[in-house]
Amino acid sequence: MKEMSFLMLKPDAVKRKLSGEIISRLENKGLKIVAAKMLIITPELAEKHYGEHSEKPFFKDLVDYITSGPVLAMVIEGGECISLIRKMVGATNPKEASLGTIRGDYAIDTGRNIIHASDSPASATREIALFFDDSEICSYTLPDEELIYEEP
Ligand code: D4T
Repeated sequence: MKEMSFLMLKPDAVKRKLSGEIISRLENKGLKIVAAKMLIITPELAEKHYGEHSEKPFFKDLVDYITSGPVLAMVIEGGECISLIRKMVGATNPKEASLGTIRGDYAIDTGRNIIHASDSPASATREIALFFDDSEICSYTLPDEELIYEEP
């Protein structure tokens, strides 16, 4: 089943010039970018995005980190892509993330874990709406979709 997930390259990924590498992994997997924008997140938006962590001891550091520079926010579409992208991203603590995952290959500290991806369909819906208008999401077909999917 085709799904949309929200994915965000955090300021450390952008400043470390890892955006191309990470986008290539998504494209090579067969996933489709249907929306993308670079922005500097305001503290208000960061607090909404990470609202579930507002009582956690790391909340202030998390907001400071995510607002510290530009992020590349994206909507990705693909078959069951919410759980798939979480697997590609790897564990929250990069030291525990398997090698071969994005965090496992490119990050070391939890507070600099370079990428965010929605963890459930409900989070994906909420996060996409926080960052994108419906009009910013592009509907199109990749020329090789029949090589990637058994069913259209
Ligand atoms: P995000 O939401 O950024 O994709 O990360 P995860 O989904 O993998 O993990 P999370 O929601 O539990 O944590 C959100 C964010 O907080 C940072 N963090 C987390 C931290 O700085 N210290 C901590 O102890 C934890 C658990 C990292 C990711």
